[in-house]
Amino acid sequence: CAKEDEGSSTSSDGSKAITLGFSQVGSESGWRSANTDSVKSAAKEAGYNLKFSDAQQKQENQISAIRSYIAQKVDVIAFSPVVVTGWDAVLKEAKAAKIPVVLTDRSVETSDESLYVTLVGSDFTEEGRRAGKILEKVLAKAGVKGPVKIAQLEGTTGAAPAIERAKGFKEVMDADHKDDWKIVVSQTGDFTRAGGKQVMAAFLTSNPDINVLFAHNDDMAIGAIQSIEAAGKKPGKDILIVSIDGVKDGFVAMSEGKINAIVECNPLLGPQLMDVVKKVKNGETVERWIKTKEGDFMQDQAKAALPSRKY
Ligand code: GZL
Repeated sequence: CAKEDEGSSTSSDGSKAITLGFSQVGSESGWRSANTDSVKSAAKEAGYNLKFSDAQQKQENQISAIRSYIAQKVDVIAFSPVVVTGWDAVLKEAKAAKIPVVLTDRSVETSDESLYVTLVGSDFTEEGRRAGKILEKVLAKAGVKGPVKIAQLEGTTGAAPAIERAKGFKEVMDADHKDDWKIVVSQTGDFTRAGGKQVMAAFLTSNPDINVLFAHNDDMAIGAIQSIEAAGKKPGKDILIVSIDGVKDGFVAMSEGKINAIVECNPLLGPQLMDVVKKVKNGETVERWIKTKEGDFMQDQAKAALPSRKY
């Protein structure tokens, strides 16, 4: 995994520079790249010494990166856990070394709440609910009557956003659409364009009557669009598409009429993370979950929004 050391000896306020060890999931999507840029630029802005590693979506690489940060005696460890389980052992080592841990973006399942101080990230279950609610608007706008046959492209198996977005979307289905919506096929595309393209091609063979795609991120939706077009169908018309993230290429696809709505998931967590890291280093109390602010966008808003998109 790529290791990078960046930073200076004093922070922007002249005190001894904070050394932050950060383990990133990987570089699987446009969202992830924007998230990495935000973390690096915010650390530079704050004058922190940033030790950064890219785990290439492998949990074992994240665990070894965290262990190396412990050995280097960094001030704070932050990471975006690729999946929710399997962290207790290494987080207990960080606790034993008295190094506070901050989660960013994704959460973990743990029996010991003291193993991390806070999560800086979005509410994925709410994002799934928002996707369900905006699909109602998309269907109404498209004048769809009759059965809604949904294909779901899931994120990385075992990852918090995949688990929770599916849960939130299903809540809306169970509450308001028991009789007219059905997820006829659902499979992981691992949050990548290649995954979305490959799985969507298989979906179209097994379920040619799909009329909606719910993709857990824009990159899989963009990959799926290639397979939909290769099958001679019109994305955004023959198959309505709702996606999550709001990366620039997602907005471009929406402005071209190929994605019908996007639920934003803000990757620009860097400044919030650096602020929390400083408070944690100073022993201040911080909220257990620092949620990011984000909106929802229908297709007719895409063109106007594009110039001001920051990622
Ligand atoms: C969500 C983040 C997800 C994005 C994907 O906060 O963990 O991982 O939705 C990314 O694009 O790969």
